[in-house]
Amino acid sequence: MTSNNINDNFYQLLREQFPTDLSLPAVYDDAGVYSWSDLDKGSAMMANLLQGLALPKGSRIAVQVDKSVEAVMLYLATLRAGYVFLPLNTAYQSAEVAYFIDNAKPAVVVCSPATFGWVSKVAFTHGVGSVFTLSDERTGSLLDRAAHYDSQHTPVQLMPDDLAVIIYTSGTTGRSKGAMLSHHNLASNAQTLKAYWGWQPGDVLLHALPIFHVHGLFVAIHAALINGSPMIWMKKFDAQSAIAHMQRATVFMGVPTLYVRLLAQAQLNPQAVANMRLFISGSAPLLTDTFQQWHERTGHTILERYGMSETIMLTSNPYSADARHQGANQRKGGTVGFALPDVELRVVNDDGVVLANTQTGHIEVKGPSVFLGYWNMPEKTAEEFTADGFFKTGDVGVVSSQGYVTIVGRNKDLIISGGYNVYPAEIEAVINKLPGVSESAVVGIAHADFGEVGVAVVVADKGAVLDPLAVLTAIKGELANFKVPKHCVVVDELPRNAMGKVQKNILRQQYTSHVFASH
Ligand code: MCA
Ligand code: AMP
Repeated sequence: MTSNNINDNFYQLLREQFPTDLSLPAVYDDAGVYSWSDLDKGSAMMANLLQGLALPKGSRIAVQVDKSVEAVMLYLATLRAGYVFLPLNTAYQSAEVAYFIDNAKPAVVVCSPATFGWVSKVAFTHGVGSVFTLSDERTGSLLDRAAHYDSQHTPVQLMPDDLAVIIYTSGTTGRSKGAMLSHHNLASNAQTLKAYWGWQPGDVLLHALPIFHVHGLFVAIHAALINGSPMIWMKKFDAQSAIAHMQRATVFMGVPTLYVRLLAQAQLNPQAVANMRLFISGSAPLLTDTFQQWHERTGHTILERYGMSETIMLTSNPYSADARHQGANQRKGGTVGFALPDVELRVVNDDGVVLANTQTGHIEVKGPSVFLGYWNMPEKTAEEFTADGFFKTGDVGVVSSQGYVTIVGRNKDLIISGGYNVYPAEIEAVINKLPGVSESAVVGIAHADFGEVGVAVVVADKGAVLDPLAVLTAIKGELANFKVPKHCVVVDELPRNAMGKVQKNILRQQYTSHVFASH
């Protein structure tokens, strides 16, 4: 990637789109209103603080904090200063955080004051130089220290391929991998989505997602900032408040669970969403039932899109007529739409032979938002790319004759629960270490709220007696709460095929009915 720009720091691009009048509102928070100037100056002070630490180029800044506007400033500050932002889900427990810190070797860790005790212990044990705190109530040592720094800052001169963010994504082996995204990856996708989703003056984004994953951090925040649009900021999603906020918003982004929860509210009706322009769904499959009900209840057609941490957004249903597809403008439920402009998407068979439209196979992609590789895992990176540079998504799909992509399954053993990815291998490894456990299998079963939830099927050691509830309690301290299976059953043996592989499809069928019968 060569550069034509003077400075390819992504913050520079975002900053150029801020309104001329920086006193205008940028974020409406429960606590008050933040102006564009607040975002610019706050992130400048934090960038100066980080640069004052004289860290080597490419240093990682690991951040595990509750959702706040100051956390967004910290993200922007890291971009400005040319360091690498490493967001961590607040649900991660100490063993998980220890893995990320050990793997990424951050120079700085920022955590909540409430978790400083254990996070700083983990960080200092792994040689981290500085640990700051940041609460969601505008307190913490990060803000205390940043207050002494200048509120002017010139974004560090960067090249497009310079690293901006590392996003950890779990793997089928149970070992998390850090997906490395460059400034150009972020910039190209933000610009594409701004155009494809018809962002316009007057748009207001209702931001209700967590900000430690691609959906809430990139797709949502980048879109608002690069359009100079204000955000209505919800620290945590709550269906009733979200509907109330829709009176003043125009764009909403959610995982399917949020749409299911919104539909359960009696006050969701056409008047409540009269100001809204666009509803976007992603991160997990949106049931066609939800898609249809939403249309019936609100008159709006949800736009579903598809992406990954490694690639940011890849496909989208059209917002308006797509000239590349004979002007098609229909958002089709059950599909994730067209490959975005600049994204090459193909479907291949098991031998890597490219298939024609309407044939089902493995989805592979190439484009400007596809990541640089996995942090410190060159072999894993090489495995996931084809010889001609396509990334193997691990998703199974089909492209219709009109160009609509449908995801029909995954060839990775993955459960998507409420928009969060849960890799059974990781959970099984933790369960298998418990005393009295011989082996286990975790499978995903359909769930009305979360889409899918995990069920742990466990075999006890000979002579041992296992209490299913005790198994779940025992793993709670080791794993983020969303990864903990919602049910556990103890069985004599796991079904296996002739090759000795556990037949998860059989377990899925068996325990779907088992769990539903027990409620
Ligand atoms: C919370 N719990 C969950 C989940 N969330 N269990 C399974 N799956 C979940 N997603 C646990 C809680 O810890 C609690 O357990 C119990 O379930 C009930 O919690 P509840 O209060 O109902 O949950 P909540 O706090 O309201 O959260 C639900 C949520 C949240 C709002 C749907 O999970 C959420 O914000 N999801 C969005 C995830 C997201 O942004 N994904 C984007 C990834 P206990 O009682 O034991 O504590 S980016 C991505 O995938 C790609 C790139 C893309 O395409 O976007
Ligand atoms: P993550 O690892 O969190 O980036 O999750 C990426 C995975 O989420 C993709 O590989 C898909 O399996 C899934 N995904 C994202 N968006 C959608 C969608 N709209 N429909 C179905 N699956 C999706």
